[in-house]
Amino acid sequence: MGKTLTEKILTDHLMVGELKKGQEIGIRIDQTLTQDATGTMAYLQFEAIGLPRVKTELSVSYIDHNTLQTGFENADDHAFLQSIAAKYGLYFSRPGNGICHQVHLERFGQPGKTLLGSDSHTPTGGGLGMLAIGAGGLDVAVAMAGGPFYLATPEVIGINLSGQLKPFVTSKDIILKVLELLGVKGGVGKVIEYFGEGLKSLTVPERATITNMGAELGATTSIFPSDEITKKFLEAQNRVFVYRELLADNDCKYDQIIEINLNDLEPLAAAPHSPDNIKTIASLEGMKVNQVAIGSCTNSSYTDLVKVAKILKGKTINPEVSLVISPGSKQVFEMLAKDGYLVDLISSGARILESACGPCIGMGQAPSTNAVSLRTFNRNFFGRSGTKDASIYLVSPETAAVSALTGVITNPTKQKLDISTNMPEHFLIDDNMIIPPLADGSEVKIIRGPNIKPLPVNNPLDNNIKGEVLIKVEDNITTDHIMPAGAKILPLRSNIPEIAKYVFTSVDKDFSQRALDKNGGFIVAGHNYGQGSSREHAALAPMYLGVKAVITKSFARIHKANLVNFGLLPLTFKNESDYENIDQGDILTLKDLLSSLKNGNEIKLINETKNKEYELLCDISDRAKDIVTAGGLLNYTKGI
Ligand code: MIC
Ligand code: SF4
Repeated sequence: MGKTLTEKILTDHLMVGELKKGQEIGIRIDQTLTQDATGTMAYLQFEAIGLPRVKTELSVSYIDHNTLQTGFENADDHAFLQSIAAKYGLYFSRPGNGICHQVHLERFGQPGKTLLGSDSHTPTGGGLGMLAIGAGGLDVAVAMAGGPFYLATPEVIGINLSGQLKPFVTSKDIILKVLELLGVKGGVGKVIEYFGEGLKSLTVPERATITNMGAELGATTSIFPSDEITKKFLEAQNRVFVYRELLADNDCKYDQIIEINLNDLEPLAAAPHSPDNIKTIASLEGMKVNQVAIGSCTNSSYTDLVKVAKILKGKTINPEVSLVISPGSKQVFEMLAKDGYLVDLISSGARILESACGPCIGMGQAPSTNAVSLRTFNRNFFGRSGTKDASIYLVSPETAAVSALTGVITNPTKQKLDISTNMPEHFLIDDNMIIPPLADGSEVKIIRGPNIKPLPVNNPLDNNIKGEVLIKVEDNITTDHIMPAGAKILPLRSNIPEIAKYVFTSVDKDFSQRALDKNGGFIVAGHNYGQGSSREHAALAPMYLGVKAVITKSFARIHKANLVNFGLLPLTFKNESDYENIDQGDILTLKDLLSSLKNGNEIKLINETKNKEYELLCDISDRAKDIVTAGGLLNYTKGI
């Protein structure tokens, strides 16, 4: 039987185990990427492993998240990361060079290779036919050290795209449609593979918009074939030498097939506060808009912004709208300037931001009270914009630009304009903001500012754990709820004692102090706990506060792996209804953990307050059990 693209790349990279759905495998990682907000931890961990140089084919350290320098912290982190890159053999993408995923697609991605990134939107590389996966920093550190990356062999969903998009309907609307069909946990344990006639009309950046936002499905990754369109893109980036054709076999078998006819699509939006709360733009038309933000790793390619410029040309934005635009990379920014489009953006009244994540992660541009903000980004989680009562709608650049002019949500398909834009034959290539690795970095001294604190390490697992339910939360809790980001908190990413003060602040501002006062305890949650970002701080900071186990109805993939990596038990209810029988403040005991973990997956939980017993499951591999028992991956790695 033929193979899917996913099976082909996994087979090529298999180091441990067998490709059997659901079973754990270890794969070789060819390339890694980190960004500054997760990178400092990843490199502290890499240092702890103790190798002189990375063992991957290529590793890149990007600065794109913490670029608003309101104190010394971010600049100190940048200097640390630059010295690390020089010492350990990494490429270093300087601040201003662009968002990691956009730059990686342009300058480093290679069809058929594996890429592991300490950022959940690493699957952007799937637009180029890579198997690109997001993970916690510690997993990336291990991959840089040449270790396998472990994952459950995924199911593969095939999405058959037929037809062609109508004018002003975009690839953003395709992924919003997929989110409507599958929901934010519909992709957990799965890879989403695209195929069909419809692919022929989708450029690499358009494909990358889809694979990027596939992260919001909870999927392991998303991937497109590498075909003539991929070849053209790589030619235009002066990198055709990395091209190889990579197609799924005609007789391959997908676990599920979803059909989408592109002709049937219309402009869509993800309404507050979830990327799968999909509405048609037609149904939202006329809603007053206060802010429009165009950019992020989802939608800030050259062609995205040229189309925006064509819509804005010669016009002025609505007097009650603030429009901010951040080009995805220096390449995009420079080309907009050189080709004259930047002037159309500026003269329309757009506020141009640097090439970085910016407002997407709450680094400035928080909207006004009760504002409606239209964003071309990928996440509209509660509070992420920096304004709790703002309503964030995720839309295409076309919908965003047209609405910035009218001041209300506007259906772009009614425009008479022709904004069709061809992909450039040649991109402007100037890698002067990428510092290549040194041949020998052994003499380089690591620069460690006062914000960089040592890594806290957990103790081995106790046989019995008693503690209080410190918080009980509902379904779909994001890592933005657990460990918020934004301009104030993000600079503390390399300082766990400080950042731990902000755990769960958007839900319950007393959580952190309570956890310390009670000497730790448990978190109880509903389905899909920890969806969203890969930030391992959402595991590391609770661990620092003494949290021992998280008991849920289900977990998101990356967060579950991060809990294991830091020695916290990820447990699920055997009977979901038991969730109803536990309250915040209940005293719980987990008994005979070590022997229960040895003998299987079932663990007994005693609710001392309610005098009840429940069955829990610890649904992780034997290797993961050993890691938790050792108190986390670093202890485990040192012990073997
Ligand atoms: C995000 O989009 O939430 C982030 C910020 O890029 C995160 C990484 C982080 O928290 O540093 C992600 O997607 O993994
Ligand atoms: Fe940056 Fe936003 Fe992309 Fe995360 S989703 S990498 S914050 S642009």
